Amino acid sequence: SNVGIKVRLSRILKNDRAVIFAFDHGLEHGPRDFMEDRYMAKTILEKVVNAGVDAMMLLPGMARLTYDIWKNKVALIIKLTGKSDIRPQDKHYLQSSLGSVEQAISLGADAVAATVYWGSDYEDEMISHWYEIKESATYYGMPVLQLAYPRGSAIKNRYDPEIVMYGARAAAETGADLIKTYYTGNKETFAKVVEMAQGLPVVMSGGAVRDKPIEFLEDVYNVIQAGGSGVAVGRNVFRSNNIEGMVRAVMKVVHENALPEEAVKE
Ligand code: FBP
Repeated sequence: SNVGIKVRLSRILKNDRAVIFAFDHGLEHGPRDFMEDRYMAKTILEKVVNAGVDAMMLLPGMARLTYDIWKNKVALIIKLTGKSDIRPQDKHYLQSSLGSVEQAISLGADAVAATVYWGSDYEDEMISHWYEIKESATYYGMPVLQLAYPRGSAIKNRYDPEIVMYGARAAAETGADLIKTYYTGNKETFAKVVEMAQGLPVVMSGGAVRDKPIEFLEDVYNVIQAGGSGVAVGRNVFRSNNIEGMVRAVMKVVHENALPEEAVKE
């Protein structure tokens, strides 16, 4: 078995659980995601790192610009695929290559990440690209996180439990070491998603900002109860009016099985 993959994964997952700060929105969504006091990525990352997150997922350019903040403090996952939100609509279900596994290694990465839009018109291209990354990552002993996102004109409801289960199983079938996917809305259905992943760690993708912070913590709590391994969260942290507090609360739910109402007490 691949020792490098195990060693690097253990820097991200502590006792098989992890809170990952996903911060690729500058490309995926653009300025609309950032309130005016959130333009500086360094300021946000500083808060998240100081609050003790396990890992963060960044694009190569942002990792290079911010290494003084995270080096020796949190694990680094370099996302090797992406797209802008201003490309033509017919190309929205395709992600492009943003770099190589070698480039991620040169940045000190502990893992790489790649999106597969399962069911998309571009599934063929994305699977080929996935295998390119996977082959190179295996050679270097680098774990690969798959953002297993069922999406595209053929997908009516991307949160449909059976569709999310399909994505999780497809991620396992194609060699993912860690799976990030949508929350299905409740513990019972998410437990099936986890089961479909064949014992591989599954983290929930944060999603849009909830009306109340506690609602987000309840979703994370249900993911843990369902056997999930944690969360990869962006907006519910960096748009929060208490970034550090939110990270600490999520950490308590994921690592200490804290109830949401306990986790928010500082
Ligand atoms: P969030 O917690 O903000 O949802 O982040 C998770 C994530 O997958 C990001 O990595 C990515 O930028 C974004 O969601 C993609 O959003 P969309 O669903 O609009 O493509």
